[in-house]
Amino acid sequence: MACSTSSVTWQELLDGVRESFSTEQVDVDRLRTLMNSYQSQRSDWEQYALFDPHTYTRNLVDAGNGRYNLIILCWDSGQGSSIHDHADSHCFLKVLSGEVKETMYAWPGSGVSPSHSSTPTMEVTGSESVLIDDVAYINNEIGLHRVENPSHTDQAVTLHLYCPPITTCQSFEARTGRSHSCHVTFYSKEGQKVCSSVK
Ligand code: 2CO
Ligand code: FE2
Repeated sequence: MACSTSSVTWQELLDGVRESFSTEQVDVDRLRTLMNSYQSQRSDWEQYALFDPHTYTRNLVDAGNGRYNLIILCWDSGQGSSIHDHADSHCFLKVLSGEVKETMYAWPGSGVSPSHSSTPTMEVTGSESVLIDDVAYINNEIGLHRVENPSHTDQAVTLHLYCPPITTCQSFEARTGRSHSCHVTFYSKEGQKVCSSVK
């Protein structure tokens, strides 16, 4: 049995996540420890790391029997997400390559509203750089976030664990706090690019 300080291989990580979902209860601490215990090696995951010049990509690694999704996200230099929520899911994010900046926001309307319409209504509650092999965690109780690759030159790759899987989320306009429902899609599944006629 692995203890918290030992490291796990990529396959042990995938197997360990799967095993964690053999019981009803989601053990957030165990999953975080497991994600922390893996040290990134490009050869483990590069088959899933497909980039797009126009947007960050979401590449499905393991559909988790419908109980969770393991996904590799590829962020070209300067690419980032909207401000968004994570539905009813736990969201773990581990950096596999490069680094990302995570900016956290309060739910709109949950704090003191600025009175000037030109002032952004989305309140920033924190921000951090997530470095290689670090693990971040968020859920809707914690709040909202935006993730971006701040580098002008380097790509970034992150591994995400969502449980349960997310099919839709809400995206928020930074200036108004207005929200839109978004259907989340995959750029590839198990290393194969998904054909899509709709963009
Ligand atoms: N949640 C976003 C997505 O799955 C990525 S930001 O990190 O959680 O597309
Ligand atoms: Fe997110």
